[in-house]
Amino acid sequence: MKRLLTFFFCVATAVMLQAQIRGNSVVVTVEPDHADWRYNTGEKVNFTVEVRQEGTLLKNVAIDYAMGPEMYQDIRKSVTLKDGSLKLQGTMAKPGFYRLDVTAHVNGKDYRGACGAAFSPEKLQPSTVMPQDFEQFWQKSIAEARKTDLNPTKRLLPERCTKDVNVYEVSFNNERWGSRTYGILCVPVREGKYPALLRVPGAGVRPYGGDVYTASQGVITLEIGIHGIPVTMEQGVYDNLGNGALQGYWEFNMDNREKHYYHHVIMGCIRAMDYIEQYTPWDGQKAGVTGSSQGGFLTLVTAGLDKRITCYAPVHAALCDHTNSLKGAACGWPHYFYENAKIKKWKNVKIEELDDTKITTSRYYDGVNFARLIDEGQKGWFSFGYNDDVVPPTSAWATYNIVKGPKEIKPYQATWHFWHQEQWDTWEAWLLKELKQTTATQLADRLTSLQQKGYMAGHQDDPFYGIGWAYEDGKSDVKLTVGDYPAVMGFELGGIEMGDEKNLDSVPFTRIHDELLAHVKRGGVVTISWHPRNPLTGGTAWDVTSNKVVKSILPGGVKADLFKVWMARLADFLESLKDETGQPVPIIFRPWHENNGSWFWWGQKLCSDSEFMALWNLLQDEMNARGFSNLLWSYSPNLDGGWTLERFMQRYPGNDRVTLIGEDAYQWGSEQDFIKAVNSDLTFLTQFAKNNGKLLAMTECGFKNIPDATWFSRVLKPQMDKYPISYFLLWRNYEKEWFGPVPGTPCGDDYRKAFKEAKNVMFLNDIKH
Ligand code: BMA
Repeated sequence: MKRLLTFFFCVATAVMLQAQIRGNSVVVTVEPDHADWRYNTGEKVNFTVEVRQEGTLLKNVAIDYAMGPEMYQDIRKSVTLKDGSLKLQGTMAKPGFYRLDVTAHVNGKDYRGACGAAFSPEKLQPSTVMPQDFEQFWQKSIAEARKTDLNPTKRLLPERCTKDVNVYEVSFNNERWGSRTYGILCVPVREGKYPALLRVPGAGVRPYGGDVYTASQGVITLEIGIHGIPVTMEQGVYDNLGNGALQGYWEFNMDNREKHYYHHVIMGCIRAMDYIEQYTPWDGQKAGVTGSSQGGFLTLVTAGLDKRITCYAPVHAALCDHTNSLKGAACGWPHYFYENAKIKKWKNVKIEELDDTKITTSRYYDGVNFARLIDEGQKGWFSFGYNDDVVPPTSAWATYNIVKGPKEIKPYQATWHFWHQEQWDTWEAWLLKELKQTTATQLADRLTSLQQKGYMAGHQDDPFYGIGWAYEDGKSDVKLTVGDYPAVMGFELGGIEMGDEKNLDSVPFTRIHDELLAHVKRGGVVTISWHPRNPLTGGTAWDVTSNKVVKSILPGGVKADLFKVWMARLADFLESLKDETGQPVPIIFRPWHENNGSWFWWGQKLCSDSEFMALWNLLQDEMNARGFSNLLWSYSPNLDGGWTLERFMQRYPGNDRVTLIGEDAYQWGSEQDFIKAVNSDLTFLTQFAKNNGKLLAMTECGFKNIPDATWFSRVLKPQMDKYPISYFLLWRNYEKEWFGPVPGTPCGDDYRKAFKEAKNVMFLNDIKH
């Protein structure tokens, strides 16, 4: 990553950044009086200018300063600062950026500092007009380009490959036969389908390294060049072209929308997506595009024109709002009409009425108009600096404002046309998160953010039956007790493997299906456990007469085929759990629980550690192969009382296989023993969850038939309050055995007082958005 960043630094802003990397003994700072650099129009910004040498204010230093709306600074002065500092004030009546540039002259050298203060930037609107046939023009261009086969080439670059990533130089036809696009393709070695990221470049003529890092995280990356030449040649070739035939390419054919230099560049981005779709193991679902400066523009272009793009991250996007300078306000790089002699003549003409061909053509190549095509299905991350004098924040913010889809803005005020490391890291993390987002990761995010507020109350089989009732629509013992449903409901699938109509507790699977979806629909969280029967003996999950059961279902085992059928039946049911739009609903899936006890056929004494791990992987890999992206996997052994890391790790499936850890903790013996064991375990699990980035929960708990009516408030809650748990799930309430509150009894009252009246415990209504 560092290498990439350094590379970017070197090529993109070499001159300015050399100074940044090396540092100067003289530093000019320009500080606004609002920490976020934000002001309302009409408000005053107070700037403090300081010139320091070796950290101390420099006496009698000569400076020039320019102050005013960015790119149109009207106050220009040269003064000497006696004590190295100066206070200046400015304001703006209209939304925009008010910029103070300072140049200090010390020992024959110039040192620069600046501050661009934002005035009501949320109200900025771009000047760019959208031609009526804008979209049509581009869709026609794409259709024309696609008449030419991609006819791709692919060459492995062995010296760039890593153990996780294969790196290739690829090329494919662009908009006509022989016009080509070249790029560096990085593909994860491990077989599978992956999201894809298209990287589009900043201005210049140069070779490319490819994005191996993002690919190593399980994303196909393609970094393209725009000039139709290979991207792995010697530097000198690019230097010659950049200073020769391609010098100033951004102004080539500016007056002809078909021949404009960026026409084939834009087509190259779309064809790159065509290439990804046809020639890489793309999952067909998540695709991102990103780049900075000219690459920011191309990011908006690709997202606007290509709906395969699901997320996009433009950084200080250039080529936005070209015509703003005709209104006397800041326009994006390359500042096409900024210094134009005709501007004076046009001063009083409405922008819409200008007939200059370069101006009308520029509208087909304005990032603003592409941004207008971005829709609700595409998520954006915008970042730029307030001190950027290449891509002025006026144009970047106005472009952000007109985007209709979901979007985030992350300005890094003090950056010019370069990046801060924190900005780079946040951007990288955002892209990875978006690209790798699934229904399950969204659930994990939701649980993480809910956990900041406290923990959720849960109940097994809550909507089916309770004490004194069964199968009455809408009824729930928790609801009867506190007036609201539990936030979390637990469901049990034991019996699904046999093709049964009812689960092992006689609940019809159709009912489980419907109630589970109903709870998700009302905003609740659901968790599923599975007590499959004993595949070797034919007994129940509790049949522990043989310690060969796990072995028998592993590959090559006598019951391996049978268990495949069982897993398929489970998967079929899980697959049926979709909302009204056909989207799979998020589920906390918690198989093979209480595995440190020896009362289930997968328990401690019934299989070896490696057999248990193989069992976990067998089921998880099978579910993954079925394409589930909505299962959040939960690992929950039983209350232990003396976990050591070594012992816990013996059967822990691994960080890449588990998102939530927890325990099933029942009080069977004395209160003191229970409290002691729970605290010991939750202390251990809290630390483990923290160190490994896992969610934590009391995956099951209770005191059978609640012989002590104050147990919830006195015993259970005070322990749970001490740990960052996401939820607790009390087991089911049925006639012979109940663990949840019984409405209208002292334990019900105690439950209500302990949990419903507590600020840190959430029921359904507390977790709705
Ligand atoms: C157990 C008991 C059993 C039940 C099983 C699966 O802990 O409640 O009665 O069959 O869970 O739900």
